[in-house]
Amino acid sequence: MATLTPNLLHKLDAYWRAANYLSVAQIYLYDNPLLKRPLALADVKHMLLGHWGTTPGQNFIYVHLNRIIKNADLDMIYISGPGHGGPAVVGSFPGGIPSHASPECPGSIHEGGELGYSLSHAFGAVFDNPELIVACVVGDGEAETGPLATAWHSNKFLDPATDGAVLPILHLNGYKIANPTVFARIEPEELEQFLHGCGWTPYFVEGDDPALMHEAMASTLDRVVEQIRDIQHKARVDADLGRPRWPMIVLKSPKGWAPAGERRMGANPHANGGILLRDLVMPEFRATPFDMTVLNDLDRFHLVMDATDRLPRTGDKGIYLKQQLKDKLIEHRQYIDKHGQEMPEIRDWTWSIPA
Ligand SMILES: Cc1ncc(C[n+]2csc(CCOP(=O)(O)OP(=O)(O)O)c2C)c(N)n1
Ligand SMILES: [Mg+2]
Repeated sequence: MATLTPNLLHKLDAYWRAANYLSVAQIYLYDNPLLKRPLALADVKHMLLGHWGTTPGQNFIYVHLNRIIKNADLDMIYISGPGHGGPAVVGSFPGGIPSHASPECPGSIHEGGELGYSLSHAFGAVFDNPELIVACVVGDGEAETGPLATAWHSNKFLDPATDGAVLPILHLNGYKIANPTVFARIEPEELEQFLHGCGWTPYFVEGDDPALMHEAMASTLDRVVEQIRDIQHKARVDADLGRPRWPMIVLKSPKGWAPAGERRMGANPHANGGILLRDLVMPEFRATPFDMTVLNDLDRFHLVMDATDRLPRTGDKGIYLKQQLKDKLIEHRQYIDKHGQEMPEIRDWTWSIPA
């Protein structure tokens, strides 16, 4: 039987999408996140704050933890290890904050700017704190740091009778920024053996279809929380002194996980499947809107060039067209440098409405 009713699944998904929306606003905008008035260049941050790539996965985890906290009446905190996951956690926190969860963020005990310490901080929080569960998101890139690689062993120091529990959630999104991670490249079986060898029972939640993923995450969380409670019951009530094998989750979801329509925003058009993320280039000075799209290869000239590349048999005409477009981009650069504004043909361009 499904863990989620259709109504709850809809609500979880709506919460997730709203949090993703706010996170995007947090990354890109100073103001006007609900677009109540037309977006102006002054609304856009000069420097992006945080990364979109890690955000949908972390928001997904967050909404599901909320469900299990309510359902099982848990005393739980969330630690965010992966780099630049700030927008996911503080999507709507006002005022100035860095790109990672930082000391200024209310309730934060983990400074996420230097990768590698999430698991140690998670264990530190639960020692002598028997009712607490720390859900600790570990980035697959973060997992390659020395501190994190050794921290898997902290489970050996956990007393199920007198300490709380740590639930690591390894976020296998495949990349550290845009570079492949070791854990995402080895065989799944090898990863499972590695984690098993470190004393954990890993549960895999894997996919990209939100409806299936919601159900998989919800049922897995139910299962691991039940297992944590079983372990604690054995130690606390049955006085079982054996060393338990604690559960953990491996969440395998695409980096920059988003419905196809939203992908173009941050996706590398040259990557297969358009999933590989890259940073957007934001000039330090205030550029023109069109120049910002040019700086990110997202302008209409690049669009036509990309389309031409994909059309078979354009031959010399295609080559000639692309040269014209490249010349246009040079002309644009020179014009912007000289005049600080768009070329007249861009500035004065309007939709032409056929009579
Ligand atoms: C010790 C350390 N080394 C390098 C960096 C730079 N850095 C910031 S984010 C990042 C990649 C993080 O990848 P991952 O943990 O997989 O997080 P994701 O963004 O994929 O969720 C790196 C290398 C850092 N913050 N700390
Ligand atoms: Mg990663």
